[in-house]
Amino acid sequence: MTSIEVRPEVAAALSGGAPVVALESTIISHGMPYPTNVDMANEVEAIVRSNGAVPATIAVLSGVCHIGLDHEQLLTLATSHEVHKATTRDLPWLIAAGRHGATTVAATMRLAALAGIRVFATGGIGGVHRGAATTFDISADLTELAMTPVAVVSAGIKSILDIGLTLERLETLGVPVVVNGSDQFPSFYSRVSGYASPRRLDGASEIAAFLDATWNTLGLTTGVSIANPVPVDDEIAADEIAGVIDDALDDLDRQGVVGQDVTPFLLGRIVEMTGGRSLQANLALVRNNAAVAAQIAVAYAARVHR
Ligand code: PSU
Ligand code: MN
Repeated sequence: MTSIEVRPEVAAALSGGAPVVALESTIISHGMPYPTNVDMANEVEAIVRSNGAVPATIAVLSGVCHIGLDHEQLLTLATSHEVHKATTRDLPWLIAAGRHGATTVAATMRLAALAGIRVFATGGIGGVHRGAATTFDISADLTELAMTPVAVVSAGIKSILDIGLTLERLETLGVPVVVNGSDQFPSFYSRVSGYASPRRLDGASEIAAFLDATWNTLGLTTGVSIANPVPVDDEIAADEIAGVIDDALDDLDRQGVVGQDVTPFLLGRIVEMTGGRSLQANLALVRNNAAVAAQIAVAYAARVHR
């Protein structure tokens, strides 16, 4: 039995050097409520297609790692209570035990790289949690970014995390960080975070040149973090969302939530507390990231498969 299954359409695109964009599944199973999650997953795939690339949503179903899913498989991820949140270290257990797993940024990067996919779109990446000096809670997304050559397009990171420490950690790990079209590092719902962008580039063709330099000219083996600010019209001001995030963090402490439940708990509380407003911003930024990632995949394929 093979434990990795690449959808025929994705395999054909990869072998022909055509652009492919990986998409994660933790955002579907543990990041958004049903039915918004499945609608988002289908819509994001359509956006990747309309920008000229083939989408490959990644997840583990009954112990098989799938690179590319059909509608029914997406629905299983969106509705089943048997879907485990999975970072890279959880993949061998899912395979051995024959379970379902929704892949985080880290696990999605690893499976994308195994399949030969270089560009990946998501909402927000994990990072250094506030209070990490005592909890040691630092997302394995950063570990994976340090060792797997995939470009991750996100809207930055939510201020549920310590943005300054996350940027420091990425620097130490040698992970290139680029902001698309802004001098400010974005904070997911907001176009600013109070931190400057480590490096700025403008648009897909400059970013494709950057990826080519990273992996092909220099032979670096790291991932790349591409922060793509939420569109102006969909932004929630940083000071407006700050109180909600503080309240969600208080609830986290009170309920004693730890480990891999922390991020899903906080995401869920923020949606509840904003009465869905944060979900609208989340959807808008994911759509925007999918479009930009597809444009980058197209530009990168054109550079390296000439
Ligand atoms: N941040 C978000 N939305 C998300 C996640 C993070 O704004 O859906 C998900 C991603 O799948 C990310 C994971 O890889 O949470 C990080 O979890 P942890 O902090 O447990 O590493
Ligand atoms: Mn964690």
